[in-house]
Amino acid sequence: MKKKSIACLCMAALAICATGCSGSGSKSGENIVLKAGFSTGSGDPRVVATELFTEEVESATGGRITIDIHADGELGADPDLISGIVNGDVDITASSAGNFASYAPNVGISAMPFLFEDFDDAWAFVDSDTEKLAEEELVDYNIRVLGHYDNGFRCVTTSEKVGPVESVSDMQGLVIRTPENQIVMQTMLLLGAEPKVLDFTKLYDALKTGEFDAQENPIPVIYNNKLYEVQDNLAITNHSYDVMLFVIRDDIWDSLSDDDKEILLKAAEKAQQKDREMIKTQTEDFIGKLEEEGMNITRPDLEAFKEATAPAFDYFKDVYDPELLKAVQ
Ligand code: EAX
Repeated sequence: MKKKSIACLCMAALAICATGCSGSGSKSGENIVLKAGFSTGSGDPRVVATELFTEEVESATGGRITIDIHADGELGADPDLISGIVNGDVDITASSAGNFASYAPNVGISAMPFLFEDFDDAWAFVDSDTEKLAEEELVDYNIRVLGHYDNGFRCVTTSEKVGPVESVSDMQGLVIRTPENQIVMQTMLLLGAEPKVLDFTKLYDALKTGEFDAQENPIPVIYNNKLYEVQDNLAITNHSYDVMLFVIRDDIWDSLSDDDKEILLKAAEKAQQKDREMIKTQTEDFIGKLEEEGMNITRPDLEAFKEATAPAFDYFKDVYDPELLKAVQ
């Protein structure tokens, strides 16, 4: 096991002893309080799905295992939440797979541009052994995947100042906010835009002040986090599929009895299903709602976008496992 992960595990073990609250001794049937953190608002499907997870776990364990949900970036932005899992400060979170790539490069490959036709296509890959294999690398960093939430297909929004995106040429020189995700950033570069990283928790204000002309996120995130108040145009580009990993600290997972592990996996499966249903429905229904909120919707011809971003596979050929790259192409 790598030096870094031994250090992480020691820190996590120390954290358990220090807090004494979450995890240790489930095998002994002690009560456990798990701290779950999310960067988005309480209405966001990942939070709603985790509320279902919480209900399922609390009822199945007779209240012996409970979960405190902290939304709206209360425990930090996505990078903080993930490092919180690694060092034991946060027990549960869900974040875009690409945000975990700094720990295990192969997770996040599902974000390659225009990889999937639709949700069913994407879910078939995400539920495959290929994805499971990539995610096993995360255990070395104290990150255990319980299930897959969905963020949806990412689309571009722009301000009134720069106007709508009707074609690839409208992406030229666009100062666009992205998460810390190599694939999304390279996709924007290949489209001629200027990607800049900013935590999601600071995005609304940065768009409001005009620090950025544009951003890209799935339709449910745009609506649920009121980005329509600070962006005027939505281009339905669906340029990258965004799976989220629903994770728990592996040291806590290890401390659970087999029965408790079974209970958490069953609850995670229900939560995953709930999240997927919400995201699929919201992706269809919220376009109309965003139009009602005054957004100008464009549907650019995506063939030109696919052509412009196809070099991404060559660009990342030394980053991803060749078998994995072949498997997704
Ligand atoms: O937590 O940072 C982002 O744009 C991601 O879509 C994230 O899901 C928001």
